[in-house]
Amino acid sequence: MLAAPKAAGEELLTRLNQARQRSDELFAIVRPDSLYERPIPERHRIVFYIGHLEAFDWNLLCGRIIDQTAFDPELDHLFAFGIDPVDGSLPTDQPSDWPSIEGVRRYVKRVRASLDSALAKASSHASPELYSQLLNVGIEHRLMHAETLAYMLHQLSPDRKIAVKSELEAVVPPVAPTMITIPAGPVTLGLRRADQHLFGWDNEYEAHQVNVPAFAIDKYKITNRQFLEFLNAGAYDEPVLWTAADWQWRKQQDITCPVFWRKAGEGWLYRTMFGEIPLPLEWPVYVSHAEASAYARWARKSLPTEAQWQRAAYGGANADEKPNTQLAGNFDFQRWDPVPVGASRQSVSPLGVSGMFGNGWEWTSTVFAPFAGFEPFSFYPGYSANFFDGQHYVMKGGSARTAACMLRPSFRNWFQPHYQYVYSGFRCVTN
Ligand code: AVJ
Repeated sequence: MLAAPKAAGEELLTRLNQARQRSDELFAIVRPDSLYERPIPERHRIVFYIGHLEAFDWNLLCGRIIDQTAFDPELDHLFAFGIDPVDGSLPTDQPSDWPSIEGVRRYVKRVRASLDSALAKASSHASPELYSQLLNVGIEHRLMHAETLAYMLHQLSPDRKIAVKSELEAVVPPVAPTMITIPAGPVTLGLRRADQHLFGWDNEYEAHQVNVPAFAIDKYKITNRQFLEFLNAGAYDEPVLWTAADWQWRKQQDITCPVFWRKAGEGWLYRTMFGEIPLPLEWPVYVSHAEASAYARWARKSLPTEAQWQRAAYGGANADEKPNTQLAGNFDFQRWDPVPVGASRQSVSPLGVSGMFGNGWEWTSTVFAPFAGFEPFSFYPGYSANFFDGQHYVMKGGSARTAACMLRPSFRNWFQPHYQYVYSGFRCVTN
């Protein structure tokens, strides 16, 4: 039985290297003269994240599964923490406050080399459970940044980027919006601690069953076409459609359309990763939670709860808890932008709901909070707990830039309701 942990260790190192390739590819779309830009005012400059991914791995693994202390305490600390974009004051640092790009790249190279040689030895003496858990944390942390950095680079002007071609998308006829009835029944949320061979973040535990009353849900995600009707109905100027906090945000920030849209004369343009195109009416709309909620109110519907979303995705005769092995859809970095909601290569859930995996996360009405039995990771206590503040909502599904491993049923994503930059849309329910 000695062979098993070693093979598992090798697989993890392969996955770590693949994740590094993903993040390297992402930074490579930025023109070298633009690496000190700050595309989103509330976040760090791009250069921070180049150092952050390595500093995170180093700070996580050092002293836990590898016996080595810091070799560059200053940079390990400088690149340790990101920032959560909540309403408030903006960072004011200047490009000259950061080390040179050559210095940062040297740090990345040195961290990778030291980690790799230490990890090769660690796999033989560290506890296999801890080894696997910590490497999964490093890998998924990096893959999550590969996605959230894509949101950030999406806001960088196309003339500061080097375009990467995506496969052409098949032309499909528009689909007619319709709703699917979901019968009352049970669904499982979360991961069982007993399933030790599966990796989950702290917020995925403990597993529990929820009985969900019958409801109906949109078969497809809400499209740009549908959202345009809402906008054209004057909904951005109709306070009754917004909560008090959402309306205040909408007024203060002068939000008048989704951040991915731009008014051009009488029509609308859409900002894809590498340039503007006429508004693609059949693509899912990407909006903040505030805009999604206002749409749902306008349609006299609601956003689904986390349990409703889970039941629509996994419920059905004997289908509860079916693992995601055969998923098809627009995820795992195949493309930079969405495809039409009616595109053929997408999974349909056992109960008939289309495209719940990839092509855009989906907002729920559930405030991000711990499940009963939650325990923070001792080595990363703030990963989830810092966001159990009533100011974040659960998102489920995944986007074109979500790694396949995070499409597992128990994965929970979250953002605050006024963050417009996420690749997240929604669908509505009636109860
Ligand atoms: C789980 C995507 C909400 O980006 O804020 C990355 C992931 N946490 N580094 C975020 C995360 C720390 C997190 N999300």
